[in-house]
Amino acid sequence: MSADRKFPDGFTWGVATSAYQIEGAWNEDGEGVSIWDTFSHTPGNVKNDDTGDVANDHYHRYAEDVALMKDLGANGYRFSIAWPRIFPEGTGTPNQRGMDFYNRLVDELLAAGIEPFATLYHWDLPQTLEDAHGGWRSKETAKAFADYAGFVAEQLGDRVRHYFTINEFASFVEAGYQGVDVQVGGGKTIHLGAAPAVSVSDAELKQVRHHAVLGHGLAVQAIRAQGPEGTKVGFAENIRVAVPVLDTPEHVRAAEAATRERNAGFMTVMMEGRYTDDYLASAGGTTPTFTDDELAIIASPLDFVDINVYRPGWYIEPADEAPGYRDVPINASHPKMLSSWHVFDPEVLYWAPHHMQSIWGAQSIYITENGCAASDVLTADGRVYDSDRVMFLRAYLTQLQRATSEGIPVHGYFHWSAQDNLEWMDGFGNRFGLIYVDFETLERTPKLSADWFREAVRRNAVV
Ligand code: PNW
Repeated sequence: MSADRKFPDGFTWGVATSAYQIEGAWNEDGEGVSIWDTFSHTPGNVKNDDTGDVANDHYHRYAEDVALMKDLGANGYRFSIAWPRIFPEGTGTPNQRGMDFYNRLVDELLAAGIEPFATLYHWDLPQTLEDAHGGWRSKETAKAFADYAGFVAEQLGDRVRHYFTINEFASFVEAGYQGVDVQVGGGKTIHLGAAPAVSVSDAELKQVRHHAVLGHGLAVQAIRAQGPEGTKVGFAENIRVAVPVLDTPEHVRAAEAATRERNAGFMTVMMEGRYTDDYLASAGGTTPTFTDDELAIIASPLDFVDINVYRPGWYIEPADEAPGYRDVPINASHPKMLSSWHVFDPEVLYWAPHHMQSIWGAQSIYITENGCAASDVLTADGRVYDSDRVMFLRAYLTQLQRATSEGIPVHGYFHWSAQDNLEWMDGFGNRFGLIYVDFETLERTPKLSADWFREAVRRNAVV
């Protein structure tokens, strides 16, 4: 670790959001209904029955929000495009008024000196595709996604150079189509669910995963075909990271093997163009239906490897028996952040990019999300003292800087999130922003962590 704790020159310091979580204006200017509208409008699904109908009203306040990001010193902004704004029916005739919102946003960002990074799918699937085809249960959705992605790259291509196809396969597929258990320590797990809130069999889940990665690959090809030369494309996957207990070659090898195998349905097939033997043998050996051509599409070459990193997936140690590694349980007293699933371990932000380079030879890595929820309150003096988020940032970014100082090619970091927003099933209560949002008045107030972020950008270093 270098004494000045600096990041490489040209490092992108960004902030991230997603459409459903901040835009509001859920049925304005011709937007179609998404599966998240349907889900959040069904009582009992989201805490306090919060919805994204208004959310941060970013759709109308985007200029103020861009100015706030500029004040943070951010030089990159990762936002998502709402598919149902562009194709209200999922496919067919595009909706120009929806496209115009993103034209205005992109122009505002560029005028502020902030590079736009657009995510094409952050979970707000057009409801029509769910109704007609069962969403990602059908290959039709993968094809429709590519058509939409290519159209957007053509429309924004003169100004947007960086695209992420799909956000967090490992979240929306698992949570949406079956529900997923994550370990939180002491042998306990918590169950996460999400829209469209269906429960398919293990065998069918493999097929859903296949359609999601196929949609990604088809979209990569469509973006390259319809965007201008030099357009850069990747995904934004919450790689589930195995953390070695000891930093020894044996432990690190065990953690790499576990990371590769346990991400076989998403990351590994996108990087390698094949399903591992153990993956094909899982779920009673039920194999998804696929062709060699599809595998090649899924593994279309990417310009960068982009990962969302919050928590360790597992602690791993080597073992003599197959497969050569085993889980070490997470202790009951292990420290956590506010979100029920958020096991705290800064070193995961070292091991995640480390594994991307060592397993798959990644040559350009972006951290597309990292951050934490905190119990933030606006105090009488008008400030928000999120001391735990400052601790989190310093600790996690110290580990990211350790990675870059070892030559691991991390080229940017996007903090989740620019501002507090609708935290999916947790509603507005779990605040992830550098900027506090009063959800009654919609007034924005930068937090203590915003000062930390601004200073880190100014010095291009951990502060
Ligand atoms: C991500 N986990 O979700 C999403 O991309 C964001 O939309 C979301 O607001 C943010 O992270 C914070 O939750 C995650 O269990 C959900 O480890 C669950 C986990 C990680 C990320």
